[in-house]
Amino acid sequence: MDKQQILWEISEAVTNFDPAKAAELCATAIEMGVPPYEIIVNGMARGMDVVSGRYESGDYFLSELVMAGETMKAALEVVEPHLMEKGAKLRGTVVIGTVQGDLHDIGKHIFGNLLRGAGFRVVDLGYDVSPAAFADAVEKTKPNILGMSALITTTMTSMADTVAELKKRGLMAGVKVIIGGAAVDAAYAASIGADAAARDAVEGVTICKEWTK
Ligand code: B12
Repeated sequence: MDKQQILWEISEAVTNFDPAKAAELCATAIEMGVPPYEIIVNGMARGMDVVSGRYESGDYFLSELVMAGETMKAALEVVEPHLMEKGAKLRGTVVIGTVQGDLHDIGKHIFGNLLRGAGFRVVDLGYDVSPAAFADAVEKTKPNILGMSALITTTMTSMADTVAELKKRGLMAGVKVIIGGAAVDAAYAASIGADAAARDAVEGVTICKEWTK
């Protein structure tokens, strides 16, 4: 089996909601030397997009989104231990979380693990994190960077509220803010006063490295 074939099969295992098969194929891909991040983005995440399209067209319902999420998590467990970069130096602290009202945490989880792999200390606040909780964590841990994730268009506004809360408490000067997740883009980041938006977790880590050079 070649690389393209196994990535396609991993995506199929996600679309077929088969966690055991997805995990087994991921282990094989790792053995074959396929880079872990490619397994996530060109394998699993492609499968998630297929499921998403079927959900949008009304062929799938919430239960299918749940099953796809569970399958992706099982596959991630196999791949994540391999995300560590060789010889990474300690770069600083990043507080991360998914915004209030939003339960989507798979992408944020990947971002966090890539950050750890690159040598950052990560404080993960989980999901459904209120602006006050983000600001409390920034006050307490004094991170170099705050990373927020939002996947739903109705929850992304909570990012603006969080930036406003940081400004109100005088915390914006000491921290860079990066946002990510399917709902957001660079224009939105600029409009709310965040420092950057990332298309994906790898770009996000590259930006964080740049900020902590
Ligand atoms: C799995 C899933 C779920 C699971 C989530 C499980 C979990 N624990 O996360 C469950 C079933 C809970 C769910 C629920 C719902 N979902 Co949903 N879900 C999805 C789905 C299919 C995949 C999301 C995912 O994990 N993708 C894979 C990861 C790896 O990708 P990612 O999150 O984009 O993250 C990458 C980057 O964006 C980046 N990244 C992410 N965060 C951050 C943060 C920073 C700082 C950085 C730098 C980078 C970064 O890194 C990742 C890797 O590169 C998406 C469709 C899609 N294609 O996105 C819909 C989707 C997001 N869901 C949607 C909806 C509507 C819902 C519900 C409202 C459904 C309902 N009727 O109840 C609920 C909302 C619940 C809530 N309050 O949050 C819609 C949102 C539509 C919109 N325009 O707002 C989508 C787009 C589906 C659709 N096409 O309609 N969902």
